[in-house]
Amino acid sequence: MPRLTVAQAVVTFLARQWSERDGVRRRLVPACFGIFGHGNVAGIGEALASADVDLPYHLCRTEQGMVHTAAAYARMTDRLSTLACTTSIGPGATNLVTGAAGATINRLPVLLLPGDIFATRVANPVLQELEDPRSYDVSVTDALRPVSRYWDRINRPEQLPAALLAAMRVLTDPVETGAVTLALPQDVQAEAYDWPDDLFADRVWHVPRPRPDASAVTRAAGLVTAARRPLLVAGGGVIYSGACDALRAFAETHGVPVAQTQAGTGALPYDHPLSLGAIGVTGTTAANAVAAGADVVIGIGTRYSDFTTASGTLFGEDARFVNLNVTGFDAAKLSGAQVVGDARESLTALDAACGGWATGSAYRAEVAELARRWAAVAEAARRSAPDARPSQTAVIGAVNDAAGPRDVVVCAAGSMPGDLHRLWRSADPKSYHVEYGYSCMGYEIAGGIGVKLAAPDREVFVLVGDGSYLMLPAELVTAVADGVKLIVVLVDNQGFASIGRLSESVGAQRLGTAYTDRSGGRLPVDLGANAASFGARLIRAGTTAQLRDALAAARAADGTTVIHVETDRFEAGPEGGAWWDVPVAEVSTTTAARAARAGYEAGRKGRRRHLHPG
Ligand SMILES: Cc1ncc(C[n+]2csc(CCOP(=O)(O)OP(=O)(O)O)c2C)c(N)n1
Ligand SMILES: [Mg+2]
Repeated sequence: MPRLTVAQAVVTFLARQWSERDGVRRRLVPACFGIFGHGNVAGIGEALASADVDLPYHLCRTEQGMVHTAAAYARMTDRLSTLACTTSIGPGATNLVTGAAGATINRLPVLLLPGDIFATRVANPVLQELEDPRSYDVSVTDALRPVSRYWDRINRPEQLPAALLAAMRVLTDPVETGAVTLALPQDVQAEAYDWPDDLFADRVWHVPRPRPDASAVTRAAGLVTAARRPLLVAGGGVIYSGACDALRAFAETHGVPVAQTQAGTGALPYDHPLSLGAIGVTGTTAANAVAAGADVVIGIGTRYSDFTTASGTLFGEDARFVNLNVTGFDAAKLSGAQVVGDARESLTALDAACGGWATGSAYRAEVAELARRWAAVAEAARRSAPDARPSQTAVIGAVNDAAGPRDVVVCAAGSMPGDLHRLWRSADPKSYHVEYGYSCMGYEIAGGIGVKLAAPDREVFVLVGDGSYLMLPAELVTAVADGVKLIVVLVDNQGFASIGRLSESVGAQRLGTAYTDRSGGRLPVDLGANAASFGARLIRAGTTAQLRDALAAARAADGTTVIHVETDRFEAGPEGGAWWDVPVAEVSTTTAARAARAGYEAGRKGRRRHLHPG
């Protein structure tokens, strides 16, 4: 019966948790990130300092950033491992909310350990306490409830063992995983208790590969083998499940082309003859044309976000869906035939059930021709004259050329995720890391740290816009301090290319989308100097040739390099022609908004509901 504080028990327990899948065991929570304050320094802080266990501590600069780091780490390890995040009470805890939402939306496990106000309430109101006059039971950590897949507050030591086990179960359950929050009142953290020995035994969480129901597979195969123009849509679940080989085998055996969502990019190598690349709003003309004519869409491990379905306008009225997903919730979308199970197991079962069925050669030739036409467009966009300022798409081309096949590109928000999705050539399932479930500005550098910690043998190229950079530049300091090597390409176009373009298209006249002074002049702001002041090596690249040299130098360097490159906010890369539903003002005094509304009403006529009863 070891006598430990609650915080010491948490730390000791975490150091003994393992995940296992396919016979491979790894630490479930190998490290803890955090920022200390009065709500955790004497509890978790003291425990990390004194406990004789293997749980290294990393000081981050922002609580939001560390959740992005943990989520990126989890994505990189196919959700088999994550990081713990400790915070103080009050603002330290609420700073977790954005990161937690991002993790939960992206179905990525993160373990959050915010401090909380005294359980005994003897000292209240404590510094940073909310004080809800309707109930003393309310605290700011309640804000984490809707963004957590498991949320608990440990008001007594006796509650801890069951809560820890529940937390680990949710973290390792592919169906339920997301942010897990254990709020730890500051007095309880420091309280001692005699714990049962078994709590601290090594414990292995076996991550299952649920097999699909046989009759569901038979029904799905019936639909698939009746198809003449089928399309596979690969989502993030394909990669998490390690189903890329099964996807490729299915595609090749049956001659079915493959399109990829943002999270699914890399599931099939870009140069595979059946690869159509990106689908949806950020998709290619090739994938979107095939999607529009598809009779059966086989969605694997996808959430079918509005970016994938072009807000319901991408697929034809009569398209039928076969959805392979570990989560029943996702499998049921678009009235699809549901195959609920692990992506790899389900694909293998569907493959067998489809026997020798294959698409016709005319369809495959049509697909190849569409892919070839898009490839020519993409190739042109990826280049620009060596002595000229690069376009954003040429920046992407240069970074892609500098990256080895296993290296990773990280991005999240702005106009780059669209260009990346269409243009980046992924040869490896873990090489494309664009957070586009939450598309959270500020994710990029923090996420890059998580990627590099999980895969130190890969170079990590962080593509970040000036807007995103300004939201969370501080995590550069964490990268420098912890010796985590990143190659950050800071694409500075003095404002929001993405939302500027969107603003114009909805009649909002680009209001507030440029970083200028009140009279429209250029600001005396130097983001490169800012990055250098954080200890990163700075290279300024004015031309495409300089950018290519800078990327080579950054690769060769040991530490973190920031390459500052200016681009034109008004320039846009080639697009795939899909629609996105952003409602436009129904009445307005401006002709711009009225014209945009007319366009919007025409666009939404293309929406289908996909309610086929099956
Ligand atoms: C935290 C957060 N706030 C607001 C948004 C909405 N938003 C999406 S892109 C964008 C502008 C991004 O600017 P920048 O990083 O410079 O990229 P650019 O559009 O110039 O490519 C904004 C404000 C967001 N995605 N995330
Ligand atoms: Mg910008």
